[in-house]
Amino acid sequence: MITSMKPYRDALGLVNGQLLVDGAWSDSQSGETWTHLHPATGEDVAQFAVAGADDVDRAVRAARKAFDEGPWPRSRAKDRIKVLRRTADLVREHGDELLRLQALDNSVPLTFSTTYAMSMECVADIFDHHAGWIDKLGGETLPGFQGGDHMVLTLREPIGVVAAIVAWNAPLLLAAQKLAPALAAGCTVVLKPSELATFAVLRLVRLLEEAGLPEGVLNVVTGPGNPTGDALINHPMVDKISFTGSRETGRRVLAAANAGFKRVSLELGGKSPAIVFADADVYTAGAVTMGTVALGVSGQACIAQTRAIVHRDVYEEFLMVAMGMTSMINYGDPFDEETTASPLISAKQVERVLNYVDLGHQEGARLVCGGAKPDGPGNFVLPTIFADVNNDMRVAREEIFGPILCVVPFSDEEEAIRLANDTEYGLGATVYTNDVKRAMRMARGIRAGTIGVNGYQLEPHAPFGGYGQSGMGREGGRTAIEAYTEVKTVLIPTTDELM
Ligand code: TXE
Repeated sequence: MITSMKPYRDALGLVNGQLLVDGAWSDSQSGETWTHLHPATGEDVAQFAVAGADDVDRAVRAARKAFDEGPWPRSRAKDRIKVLRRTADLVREHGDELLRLQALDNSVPLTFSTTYAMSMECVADIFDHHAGWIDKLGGETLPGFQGGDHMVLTLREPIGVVAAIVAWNAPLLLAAQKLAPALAAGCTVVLKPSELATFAVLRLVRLLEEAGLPEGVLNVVTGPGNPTGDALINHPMVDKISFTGSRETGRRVLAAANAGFKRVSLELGGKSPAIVFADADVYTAGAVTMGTVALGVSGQACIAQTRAIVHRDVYEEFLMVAMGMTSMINYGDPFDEETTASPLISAKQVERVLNYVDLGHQEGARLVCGGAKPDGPGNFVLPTIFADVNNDMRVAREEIFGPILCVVPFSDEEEAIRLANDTEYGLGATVYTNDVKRAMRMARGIRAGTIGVNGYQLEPHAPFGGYGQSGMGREGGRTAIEAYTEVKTVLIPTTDELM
């Protein structure tokens, strides 16, 4: 039973959210605000400022000034390391508060934080990991290639002002994946959280302030894509846009970047396959795959394995296991330890998911379970499985962003790889088999950014990102922090001879 969210809000002392520009928290200049409605109860939780183009301009100019004239880009490695490591410590200290604020944002149940990728330990590890790169982010020296005797060396320098925009489903993780490398590299940032999950991110920003980040280095503009996001991606003083969200918005980001040749990194959607061979541990395959689709954020995750490609010999067994998992799904109050799954983020998302249920029927897929809203209030849809899906169906090709698993049969390895790669996306995949040679053949054959064997996990120090229309660039590891730098070559003669 879902009670009101207001006592949780009051216990956290949540107040209305403001903008952060040049070290000062303020309302928007227009005074416009957004009222956050809780996705499980529909009640208004609190408000936050809607930044207009004028507020965004102030924030970008503050980041520009902090980059061009301030201490951060020129700071010693040890000083930046200290701030990021302190941030990691503060995230661990305030982990419970951050998780409770996140539950007020998007209703992700507290129980889901036992999953590493949704834990505050993971968020803290991201800051620690990138702190570790700061004193290792160097260039190289090269021998002179032609002409007089001279030294050739390269420098890695911060790109400049970064516009960081994140989605609502894992707001703290997504914000950390951008803030940690950008700040570690010496950039300054204007951050825009999703209007559907703002409060936990605002608290994370205050922890960064407490950790000693100088004023103007990190600025925050809250509000929706229009007007706030649009103004940010189109601002001429932004050097790089780092975006996490839908493919459609990613296209708008690319178009805006093109105007000023802004650097861009994109973390977009996915339609990731779980490939289950006849020799697999089918119970694990069914339980883990259905878990990514129905537990926690109810399939509203880019890395959800929403296409199961299952060998015909174990097809019905897999369906039985996956269907059995639905009994573990317990909707309700995200603060209640019995709750294991969140509502969909909005009534609009419920309608979108139910439209895909209708489409699955029309396309001839076999409904195994779910396919409707449960009784009672709230934006919930029952965990749904469609069988006998062929990969040409729209339910197998389009990102639904809800608790719908499509199960496609296959007969041999060649067909499995063809089906896995028959998608516009390429974010991730999982291969279930006990044959390590086959696992490696599949890992090499599948065009996706992360391949899990007999399971799937987020590793903060490893590159994460997509092939195809799942994105551009990677988050995590050396590639992530280098994406916030430019490389400069310097030539120094060692004689008076002209080069
Ligand atoms: O996306 P939206 P959502 C993807 C996931 C799904 C999507 C869901 O696969 O496709 O995110 O998140 C801002 N100019 N990932 O619904 O609507 C908006 O305010 C500038 C992938 O939030 O695109 C929000 O802050 N900004 C990911 C952000 O864009 C604009 C992991 C995203 O909103 C804008 C998690 C505009 N015109 C989710 N319009 C991964 N691959 O790691 C909107 N926004």
